[in-house]
Formats: sequence, structure tokens, C-alpha cells
Amino acid sequence: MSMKPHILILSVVLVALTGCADLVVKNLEVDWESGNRIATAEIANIGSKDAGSFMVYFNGDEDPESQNHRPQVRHNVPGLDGGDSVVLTADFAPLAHPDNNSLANIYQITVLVDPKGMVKESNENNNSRSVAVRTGSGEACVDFGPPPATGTQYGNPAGHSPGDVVLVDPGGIKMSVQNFRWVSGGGTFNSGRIETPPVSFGSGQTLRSNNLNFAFDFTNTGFTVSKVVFDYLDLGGFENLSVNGQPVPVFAGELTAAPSPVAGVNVAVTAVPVTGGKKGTVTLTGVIQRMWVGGQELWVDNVCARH
Ligand SMILES: [Ca+2]
Ligand SMILES: [Ca+2]
Ligand SMILES: [Ca+2]
Ligand SMILES: [Ca+2]
Repeated sequence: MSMKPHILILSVVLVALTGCADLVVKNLEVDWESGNRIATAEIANIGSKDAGSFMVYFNGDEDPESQNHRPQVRHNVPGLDGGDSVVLTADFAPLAHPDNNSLANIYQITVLVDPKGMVKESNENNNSRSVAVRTGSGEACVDFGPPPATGTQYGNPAGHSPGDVVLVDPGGIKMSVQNFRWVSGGGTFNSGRIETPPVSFGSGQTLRSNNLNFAFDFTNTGFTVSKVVFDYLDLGGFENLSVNGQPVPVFAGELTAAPSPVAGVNVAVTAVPVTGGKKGTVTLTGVIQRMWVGGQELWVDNVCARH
């Protein structure tokens, strides 16, 4: 026995009237490793009706909250059918700013679906999800981009003065420029540059020092730094190195002859020959707040601080 036509029509009308969208945050993942500041969320409509246009907010929840440049990424989704889902990505890295402590205050990411109440849903209480960041990652690295753009200048040609902060990494590492000291005494404040070095070294862009020191401040990484590692390429001249402000004045000589320990921090330097010089890795082990490094024909890459 078949359904009578008027009952069928009534059923269709009822479904159309009572059917509702129901937006949910199905999944949320956060990649906060190695300088990444990315959140990825799957938004689903588990209802029976197209949601129409709605907003999705990715909030970087902070402690303490910033007065300005509070980190938030917004998406506008034009529509989502019942049973469908969409994957949205939020890259917080470009939002790093001194006003928000370069994102170092973010302790979790919260995704809010339809925060403006544009969509009527059968359930309005399942529209958010939070995930903690920095789940013991304990690492921050500066790989010299991009950003910054290739060819970015530091020091004298950029109009900088000693002590100027010239780079703040999303991981919280701050880099400033400082005077370089010559082995013979005295010193200068010359230049630095983001570039690809003349000899295969590091990965992608690197930082060049030409009689200029770079000071790295690790006190805003959100963890106690007990190890700092960086790669160097030395194609001539002498280098400078200091750890936590020691020695005074800064060590000037071959990096491979740097004193150890310095300020209670062990300094280990490896070296292998390359055309025109040498390259290797410097490893500092101990509690490290600050480091200065510079040279005359020196390139540096992958400055990493670890818990
Ligand atoms: Ca909902
Ligand atoms: Ca809603
Ligand atoms: Ca690099
Ligand atoms: Ca040298």
C-alpha cells in the first residue's frame, strides 16, 4: 500500500520546515613546532540543511591578554550543505608583533563557528573547540625566512643603531644589532644581510655578518633555554661570540678557538673545510638568555633554542 499523495507532500513540507543546519568544529589541530604557528580545523554541518554564509574565528587565547594586536584569524564560509565539511587553516605567524609579545602569550587556540549568529542551528552549544599549544615543544628556531625578504640589510646601511631590535621570530627569539670588536682592539658597526651564501651552507636564506654583531635574546621563548645550536660558514677574518654577556669585552678570534665554558655555559664548535674556509655547528649547553655572534665574512643559519 503506497503513501497517499497528500501525506507525502505534508511530510516533505514538514522536513523542509523543521530541517536545520548544525555547525560543529569536528577536528582542530595545532602545529606550533619549529616556528610554525598554524591551526587547522575541520568544520562540519551535521544538520540537514545548507547553512548559508557564516564566519569562523580562530582565536589565539593569551595569558596575559594583549591590549593591541590580539591574535585572531577570521574566515568567511559562503555555504555548507548538510552532511558536508570544510577544512580551514589559520596561519598566526604573520600576526606576530611586539604588542602581542610575538605570540608568546598564546596558550591555546579556540575555534568559534558562527560567532555572529548568522545561522540558525538545531544546536548552538557545540560551536567551539580549543586546543593547547606548546605541548612541551620547547623549541624555537630562526631560519632567516623568508620572511625577512632576501636582500634585507642590517646595521649601518639600514640606518640601525647598536641595540636596535631588527627581527622578532614568532617563537619569541629577538635579534638586535651590536658593535663588532676587532682582534686588534677597537671595532665598528658595519653591515649584515639576508642572502644565500656563496658556498653551499644551511638551508635557503642565511644571515651574513660583515663586521657587525647579532645579539639573540632567548628570554621570550616561553621556556628556559638550556641549549642553543646554530650553523656557521666562515670564509675569512675573525669572529665574535658572547654568552649571557660574557666574556667582557666580547670574545674576538676564531670561532673554533672560543673559550669554554663561558658564564657557566659549555661552548662546543665543530668545523669542516669548505672552499675558501670552513663551516660547522656551534652548540651552547647551559642556561642561556643571550648570545652575540658576528664575523667579517661569516654566515649563520638555523639558530635554535631548546628547553
Ligand atoms: Ca552547532
Ligand atoms: Ca548559529
Ligand atoms: Ca635558512
Ligand atoms: Ca674566521
